[in-house]
Amino acid sequence: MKRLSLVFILAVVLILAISTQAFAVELLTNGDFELGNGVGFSSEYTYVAATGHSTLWGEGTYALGKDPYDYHAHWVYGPHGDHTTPDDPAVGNMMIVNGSTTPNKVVWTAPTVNVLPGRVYSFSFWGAKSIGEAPPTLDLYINDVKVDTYVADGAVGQWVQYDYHWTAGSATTATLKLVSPTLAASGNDYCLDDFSLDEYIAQVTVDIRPMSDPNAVNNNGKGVIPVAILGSATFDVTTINPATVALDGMAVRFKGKSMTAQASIEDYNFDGYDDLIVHIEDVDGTYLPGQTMGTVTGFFWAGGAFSGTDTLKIVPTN
Ligand SMILES: [Ca+2]
Ligand SMILES: [Ca+2]
Ligand SMILES: [Ca+2]
Ligand SMILES: [Ca+2]
Repeated sequence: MKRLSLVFILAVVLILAISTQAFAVELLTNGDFELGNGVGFSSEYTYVAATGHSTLWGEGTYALGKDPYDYHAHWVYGPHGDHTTPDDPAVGNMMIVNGSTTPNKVVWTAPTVNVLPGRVYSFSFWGAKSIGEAPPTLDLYINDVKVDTYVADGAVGQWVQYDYHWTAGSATTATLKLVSPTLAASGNDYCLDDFSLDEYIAQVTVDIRPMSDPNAVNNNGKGVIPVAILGSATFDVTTINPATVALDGMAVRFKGKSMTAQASIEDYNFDGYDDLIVHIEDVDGTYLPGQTMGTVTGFFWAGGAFSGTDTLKIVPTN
């Protein structure tokens, strides 16, 4: 019975550890608008295909193009183009918008994506206003809940990045929408580009074999490999769930009847900040001879993943 539960816990930890390896997968399609209109996004605004200095004169319209001035004579954008490839005149679309005067119209939305419960996701895009009047604001809704507001507070034509971290909680899908509460007709004109949604992996500082360098690992399936995750003035290591820490898929050693993770909180490097030391169960054959980098992964108690790397020196065992 005890053995079964150990196997079960290890299996869960291994699955969690392996699944953190596949991070930074882009969940949106056509975030840079290079594939044209209606691919990977939709809008309740009216799409305008034709260029001309008055084609985006009407409020609540948008185009995909390289320069706002091509669509509206009052929009001075400067010498550069979209955010993705600003210096290449041959390519480069952005979403060029004349803000709507009608409330609650969706400027941009993407097809619903699948997410993993408890994980943290990073949603970002770049925005620039096309004229100084009535700087636009955009409310971000995720699953019909307003979670944040973007304000285009740069200079005219200056790209400003927006980045929001969202914790999925129990959600298994996410539907993102941008809705502008700015209803001015004069002004409220802007460009959007390079939308992105991917899992947010917090980067942590790790020390494989604390206080030892090189970090020799003989990876023969015997014993444990100690790993430290370093705390700092801005990072409290007690936010980490020690049972979820893994080194390239190798799990923490569990001990005792309660099957607690073999881990301790101590300031091992005497810098005044507590560190988390975990003992990783060595699994034979995890590393190839000559491998020089190890990756530590895990999860926070509050949800969300982290990752950190350190050098390795694989010691031959025969
Ligand atoms: Ca673009
Ligand atoms: Ca306008
Ligand atoms: Ca070390
Ligand atoms: Ca420390």
